[in-house]
Amino acid sequence: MTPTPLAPRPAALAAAPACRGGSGDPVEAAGPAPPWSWPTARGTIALDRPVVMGILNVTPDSFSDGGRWLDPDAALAHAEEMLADGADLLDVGAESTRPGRPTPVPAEEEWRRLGPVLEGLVRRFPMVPISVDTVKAETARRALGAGAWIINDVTGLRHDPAVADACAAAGAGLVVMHSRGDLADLATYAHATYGALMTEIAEELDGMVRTAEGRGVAPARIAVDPGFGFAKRPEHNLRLLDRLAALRALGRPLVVGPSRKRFLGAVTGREAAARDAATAAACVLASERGAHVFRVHAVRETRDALRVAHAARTA
Ligand code: HH2
Repeated sequence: MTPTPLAPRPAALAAAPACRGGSGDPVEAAGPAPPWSWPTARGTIALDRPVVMGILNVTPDSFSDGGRWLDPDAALAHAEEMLADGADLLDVGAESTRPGRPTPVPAEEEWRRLGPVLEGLVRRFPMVPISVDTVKAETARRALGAGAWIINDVTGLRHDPAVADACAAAGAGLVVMHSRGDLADLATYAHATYGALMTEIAEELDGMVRTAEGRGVAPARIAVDPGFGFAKRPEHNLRLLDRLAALRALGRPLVVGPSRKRFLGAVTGREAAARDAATAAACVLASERGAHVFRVHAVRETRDALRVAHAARTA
């Protein structure tokens, strides 16, 4: 598929296209907006239907599944299960963002966890797009050399802008995620102070995109993620979800990762591992508001929910 030219940079980021509105219908479900494809290091990912990104945490301490997939054989078996459940793309991470964990994980340790799993994935599933969740240029370079398609940076290049250089050199896809603060307090409320929530998130994401472009990453390869749970209180996450359509104005592939996060626990009263139905609901709402890629732990539930949303939109 030929990549669609990107929309011009928005003049008014704050102007949110209506997801609800004047037609008399209670909800105008818009669904994904252009672009319709996302070129990455090893191929182009179609965005004309929801793309499910299965999470593979090879960490001892992730907030909902730490320690479960540290062993490479267990990780590969879990990857296979997520693919069978309908994952389109796998996101492999070896450093947790959970508040209170030791930080940062040294690059050598990160690669010791990541390398064997990544190599196994590329060997066993050569056609499956792999994204690597890292904030370090050295890890990004090694991962892209080993066959990753995309780098997913939860600091949006703030920790190590040279991540963009690695992506530019490899022609990789790059996710810049909205967050504030440093590695120790990214996922806390230390910087969760907002005036105009959506305008601030959009402007900060736009700054991250400009950094990436300034270091040579092709505009079409850069996706944005508003960072559910990062420097956001439960009420911020809920407002972000409701008003997500404002981020369509950035004209980028839109990734969301609400999976099992605390704000879903605040609404449902459930522990992290019991938030998959809530995650699927959040993903459907995000899909109606224009998100393209959904980063989740439990692929099957969200895949089915997004299939229904897509089928209803295209019926
Ligand atoms: N959330 C987490 C990690 N990486 N990447 C993107 N693009 N978007 C997200 O929302 C996002 C992310 C945190 O979730 P998880 O990986 O399950 O937890 P941990 O950081 O504890 O490993």
